[in-house]
Amino acid sequence: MAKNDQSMDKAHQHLTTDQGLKINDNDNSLKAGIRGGTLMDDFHFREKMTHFDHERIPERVVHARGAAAHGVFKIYDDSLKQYTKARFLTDPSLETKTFTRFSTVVGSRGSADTVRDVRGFATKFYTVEGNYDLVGNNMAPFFIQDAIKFPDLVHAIKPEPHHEIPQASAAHDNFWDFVSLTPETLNMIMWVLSDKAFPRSFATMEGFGVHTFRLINEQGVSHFCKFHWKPLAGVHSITFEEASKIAGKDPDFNRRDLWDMIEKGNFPEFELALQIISENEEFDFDFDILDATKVWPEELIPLKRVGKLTMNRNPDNYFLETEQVAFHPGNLVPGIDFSNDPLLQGRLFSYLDTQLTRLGGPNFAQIPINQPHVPVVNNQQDGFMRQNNMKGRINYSPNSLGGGCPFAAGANEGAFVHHAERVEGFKIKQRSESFNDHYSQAQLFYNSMSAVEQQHMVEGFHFELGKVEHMHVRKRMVDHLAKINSALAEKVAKGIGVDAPAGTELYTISEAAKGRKRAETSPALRTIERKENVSTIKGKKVAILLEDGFDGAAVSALKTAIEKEGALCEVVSKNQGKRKSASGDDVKTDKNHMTTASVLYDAVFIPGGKESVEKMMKMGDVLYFIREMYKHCKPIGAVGEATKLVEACQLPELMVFDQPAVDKGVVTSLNGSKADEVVKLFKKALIQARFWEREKVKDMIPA
Ligand code: HDE
Repeated sequence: MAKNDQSMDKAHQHLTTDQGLKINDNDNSLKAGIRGGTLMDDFHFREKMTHFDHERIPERVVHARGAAAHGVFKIYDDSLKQYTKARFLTDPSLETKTFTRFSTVVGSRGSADTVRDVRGFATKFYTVEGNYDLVGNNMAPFFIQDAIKFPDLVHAIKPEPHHEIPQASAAHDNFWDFVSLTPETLNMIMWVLSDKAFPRSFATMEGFGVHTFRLINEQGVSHFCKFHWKPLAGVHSITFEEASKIAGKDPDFNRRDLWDMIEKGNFPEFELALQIISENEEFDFDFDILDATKVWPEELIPLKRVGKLTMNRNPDNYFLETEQVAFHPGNLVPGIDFSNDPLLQGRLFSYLDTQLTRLGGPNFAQIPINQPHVPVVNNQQDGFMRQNNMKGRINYSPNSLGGGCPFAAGANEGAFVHHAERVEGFKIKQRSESFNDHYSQAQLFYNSMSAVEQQHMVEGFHFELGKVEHMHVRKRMVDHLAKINSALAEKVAKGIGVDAPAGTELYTISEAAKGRKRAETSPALRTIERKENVSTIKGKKVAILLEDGFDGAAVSALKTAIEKEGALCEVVSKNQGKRKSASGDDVKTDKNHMTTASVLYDAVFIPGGKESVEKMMKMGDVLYFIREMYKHCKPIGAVGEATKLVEACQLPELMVFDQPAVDKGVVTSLNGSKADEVVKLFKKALIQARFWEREKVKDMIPA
């Protein structure tokens, strides 16, 4: 970041006013006598208070709540040269600095991280050719096809205007009224109702550029492409119940996780992947590639993984960087260009416009976080908050008094030249018929889910539609679902007290789409049971439940095995402070029973030790912790006497063992000398993450 007075080191400095005057008292205002009135002469008081009164800037109208990190991007090789001339995508010797901001969309700045929502995934690449912004989401399609519907969509989903309820939630009448009258939203609705709406962490969610873009090579040949981010830590989500509880226990769950991972050196990593098709293939598919409510199924158009983003530095200051960063899908570099997607086209207007209000004028590109890392040379000048103008008398072009400078560059000098797409047609307010299929990809999504995810979606609809008060809106939604999948419609109808629609036919594709390339199923759309998911424990968080008298060897065995791979252990006891192991060693407690909860961890490990276990047997919080962990299908490990604790939880249909063995992700061994083996099995369970077979007995586990 550029040097800035406000970020100067405060150590060994005297306090001053904004004018640089040293201050002798920062705790008392100037008064007429010790108990007298405050005086206008107190310029220090007035300056301090005036500044404070104006500290807030308008929050983003959408994506208000965010967290961000600096990073670097490197392309693996020059193989994209045949498609694009963008240097950061083709020169493997370049390391491009980045700033990535993740966000929820609907809630205001103070809302919780874990609400059901889309997540923004916006990356600014400070490239050698100027800034390139990839302003995407963690879901591949979008709600609407034409930008002109965006204000309606956002009004409908935001809190209702008469009472400003509900905050950060789609579960209300206005939203479902809009959705049920706007069937183009249905594919995206499937995504929003799925596990993808509850990412376990920012480091374990995918990113999508959403729109179709163009890649342009040196010869000016254009290909269509879609951008993806693939997390190297796999794709993981939490359940709706966990999300709701976490919103109370730690509303900063996702942003804290991002911050902590980076502080500990466990840098989140994402691969940039591209789907690329030639212009000749534009009409080969059963969807229109310009329609942003559609995905390009990976089974039809494979991904090419081309480079890696490593997020390796936390911001120095939230406001200066995360809040003031201004993304814009129109920030391009040579080699990338727009398609005619009408959603993208509308965004090209909106992002610049919104910064005028949010950042107070047209000079936001001079805020350090927004500055490109290459020189800016033009005749723009003045305006609110201008930091510098060009020196000298010449502020116009053409000029001869300044030798004609600055000159426009040619394409061979690195200038951006718009792709010369041939254009013809009538000016017309109408959608293409090729945008009319609103059901096929919603079917594709739902039918491609695992049984567990389908069940989560049904429960999601029970919550969302169950909160809708107008019965005709519920009914209209169920009618749409019946065109997508009749079993889904029936299950949803049952939970929300409306009749399952009789006689609604499943949607079938149009004659025009028949014979085009089409995916019948797309396992790549899943969140769980993804084949590439089970590889690493990096970033996972394990709770260790213990009290005085615990088995220290078991705790060391666990820590040694998993911390070196980037997982994190936290010791949880009734009270904070130090706990003593059976052999007299101290361990520091990270959290007490009040400051944490099982929903904040990926797994729990309980070492033996007679005294420790006997104490925990009498603690309701401990039993609850383990039962809740079981309910949410996460790994549990128990060694020696701790096996008895697991038994005391009366977990339905669970086997516990005398020697190290696993049942449904619960690793037990009454034999306490086998801690190493327990840890090995526990680590395996941690990689698998969830044991969904337990969901079958969910109703038997009160949590
Ligand atoms: Fe945005 N969007 N958006 N959006 N969007 C904004 O810009 C808008 C859309 C996305 O971390 C705003 O600076 C319109 C799609 C992200 O700062 C605003 C339309 C996608 C972020 C705006 C869309 C996005 C925004 C609010 C329909 C995924 C946060 C503040 C045409 C590809 C970036 C701001 C950050 C932010 C407008 C649709 C992603 C108002 C008009 C589709 C990640 O300009």
